[in-house]
Amino acid sequence: MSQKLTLALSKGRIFEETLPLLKAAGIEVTEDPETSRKLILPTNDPLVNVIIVRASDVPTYVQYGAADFGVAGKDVLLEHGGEGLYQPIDLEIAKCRMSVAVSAGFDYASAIRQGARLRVATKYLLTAREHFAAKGMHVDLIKLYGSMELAPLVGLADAIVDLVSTGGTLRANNLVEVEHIMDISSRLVVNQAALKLKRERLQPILDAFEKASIK
Ligand code: PRT
Ligand code: MG
Repeated sequence: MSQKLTLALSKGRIFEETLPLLKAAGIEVTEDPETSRKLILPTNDPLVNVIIVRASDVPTYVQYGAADFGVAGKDVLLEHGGEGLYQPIDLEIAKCRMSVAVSAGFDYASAIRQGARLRVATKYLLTAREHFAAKGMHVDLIKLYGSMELAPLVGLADAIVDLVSTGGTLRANNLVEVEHIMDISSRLVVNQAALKLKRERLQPILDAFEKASIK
């Protein structure tokens, strides 16, 4: 097997926050995904390429070996399930939290007390289902692919489960956080076969990432 390595990243915060870790491993991406239309980006190392995919597709590319390794949020990994993936390092990047939020005027606590069956909109069906089941709450989950913050404003849902970092999006839409479900950060994920077959090439990169991500 060739020792060429493919790293799967998503555009935006994950790409930006992975760059310093790559640099620590001596790898520099030589094209900017925000301006380039290329989906396969070269690096200063002819044996390392970066592919740009949707954040939620990173685990899939790595699971099937189309990428040897990648960086994905814990939110994405929980929904994917993590099959075929080795998850050696929490990179402590792209940090945020997963929360339940409602419209400022909605009395979430009393709705729960009264045993109301709430409608909850989210992209994170598995994580949300687990969270409400653990609380013994019956909810109807509505799957959305984005802009969850809109759902309570237009009567699609009573509550949302979404990611929050500064809280600015919630505030701008008159929503309030009522439950903190978990802290989220991004993890390095490695294809299990690649880890065995390309260990010599991968291990120094994993070591450099680990060292650089210790705060
Ligand atoms: O955008 P796209 O639909 O293509 O995919 P994506 O939203 O999954 O990708 P991206 O790049 O936005 O997020 C990639 C990863 O970054 C996520 O899987 C998370 O692990 C992590 N991350 C960290 C975040 C945030 N912070 C974050 N704030 N992902 C999304 N957000 C969104 C959030 O959903 C909400 O709409 O930002 C908004 C809230 O931000 P504040 O600062 O207003 O609170
Ligand atoms: Mg996004």
